[in-house]
Amino acid sequence: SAVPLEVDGQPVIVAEEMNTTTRVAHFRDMVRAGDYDGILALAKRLAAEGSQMLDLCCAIVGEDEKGYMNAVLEKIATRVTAPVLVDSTEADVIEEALKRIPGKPIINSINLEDGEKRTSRVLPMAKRYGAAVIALTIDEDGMALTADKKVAIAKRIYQMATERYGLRGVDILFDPLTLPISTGQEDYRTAGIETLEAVRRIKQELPEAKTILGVSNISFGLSAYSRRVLNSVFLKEAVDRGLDAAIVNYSKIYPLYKIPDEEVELARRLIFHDTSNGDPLQ
Ligand code: THG
Repeated sequence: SAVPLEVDGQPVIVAEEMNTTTRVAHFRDMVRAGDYDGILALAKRLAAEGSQMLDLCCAIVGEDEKGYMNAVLEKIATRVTAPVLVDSTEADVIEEALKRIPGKPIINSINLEDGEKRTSRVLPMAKRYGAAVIALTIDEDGMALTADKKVAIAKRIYQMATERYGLRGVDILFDPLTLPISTGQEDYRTAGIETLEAVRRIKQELPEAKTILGVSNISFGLSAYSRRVLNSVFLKEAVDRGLDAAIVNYSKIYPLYKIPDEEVELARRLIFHDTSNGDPLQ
């Protein structure tokens, strides 16, 4: 019988480290310095350590994002086998990047924040270059906070992308947005539950489409160890609901058996906003 190409219950791991916009300066410093050997070494290390894909974001306010993105891709695209996610909000940056990726590119991302202006530029490119597209559940009203709204936006984008632009359902990855549950912001207390429910419903109601989440945002604002625990438990809960891919720092994800039971329990109470034994944030 055939060897399975995808192992059930194993999400595709997308490395988050090649991102100029985060607090960690390492990648940003290499991009600014034009240290392409260092960047290639990083990409190879991430792939060797278990990331199957690489999220690449080269945006730095006031600097030449397109030049940086092009240069990084010209160095790595033919030297690492891991597919690259082109993480940019700029259609021009995305188009130049697609030209430089010999395999199947993945566009990260589109949304409906400005109505259909962005999608009308980016979806034809996706079709032309055979790219897959990540769609965030954001519309004219902003980031969807409830599962119902996330699913509704996903359906609107799915219909548009497949019917109007001729994309295949399997080339659309929905990202129902991970929001920080740890900041104490009232609106976000149930954000984990809504996101997990959206993953489950998108997989059920749009069965061709795939799902992806940036995981680390769930734990924004917490201490380093708590972040690892919460990220790991949240990823497990998402995968249990059918999550196909996760953007993470894989070296900082624990298998659950390595986390003490009471810490897993506390993380679950946070994620599911279980206040029966008092507020888990207190
Ligand atoms: N969805 C999609 N794309 C995304 C995101 C998403 N791209 C960007 C982001 N979110 C995912 N990437 C990161 C990269 C780094 C961090 C979080 C998300 C991060 N960095 C820490 C910091 O800046 O403080 C440090 C991490 C560390 O300790 O190593 O948290 O949601 N489609």
